[in-house]
Amino acid sequence: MTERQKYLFDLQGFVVVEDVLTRDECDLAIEKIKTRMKPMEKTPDGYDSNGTWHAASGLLETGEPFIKLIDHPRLLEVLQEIINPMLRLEGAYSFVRFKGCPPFEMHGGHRGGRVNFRYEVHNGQIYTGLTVISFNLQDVGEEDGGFACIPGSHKSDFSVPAADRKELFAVGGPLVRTIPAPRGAAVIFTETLAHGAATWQRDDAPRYGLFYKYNDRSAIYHDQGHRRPGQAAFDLMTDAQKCFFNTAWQAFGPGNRHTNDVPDFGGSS
Ligand SMILES: O=C(O)CCC(=O)C(=O)O
Repeated sequence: MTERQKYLFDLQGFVVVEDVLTRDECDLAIEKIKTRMKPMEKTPDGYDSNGTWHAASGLLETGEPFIKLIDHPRLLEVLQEIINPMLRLEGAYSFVRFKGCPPFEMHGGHRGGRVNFRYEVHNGQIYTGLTVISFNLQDVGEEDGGFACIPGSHKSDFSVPAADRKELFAVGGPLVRTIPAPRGAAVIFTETLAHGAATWQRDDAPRYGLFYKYNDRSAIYHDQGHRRPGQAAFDLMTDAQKCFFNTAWQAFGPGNRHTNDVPDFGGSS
């Protein structure tokens, strides 16, 4: 992680890493998402999607470019610095959202949520928990909608007062910014940050969002059931990549192993 990235991540709660995916890889990812996306009846906030929200899962089973993103070196150098050298990948999925879709309402926005929702810095070392990478498979301008957040809110010690939430957390309100980034970029943000997604404004194409959620290898936030990759995906991974799907433990795990850097799933152990 460069000094610049560390400064920006600490200041804002997110950092943009450009040129992670090539144009061809973005096109390939979109083509594969199209084959797997299914309409969602409700948005994550419970609104009728009216065909404007789709979800795609099982992406790792389709191979590249999804597999290489599990441990992309330019992303790991950030994630390992802000979470822990040993990481878990809790989920990899896509939301496809069309023009006029209901927003993904703002969530997160104060630290103190223990292991998953934390943000601290001691002696120059950042400590955060659940962290998301949002890959831009298209160029996204500020006016297009998409990923939105309140920069700096990951350091807030207070929750937004209930009476002020509607106004202060409104997408398009006084505090919330949409974050532009070019095609191929990765927006890395801590879930402790107040964040969500603004209504997609473009009619030339839906927003093909691609999200990878990382945590400390000794912590789990999401139920892993349907998020666990299938054997077809493990067959495509290196041993180092399989370790991102080990269950959460730090010491005395399977076979009395003291470390969690040997694959448990789909590997030889
Ligand atoms: O759709 C987005 O860009 C935001 C994703 C999000 O809010 C999340 O992953 O928690």
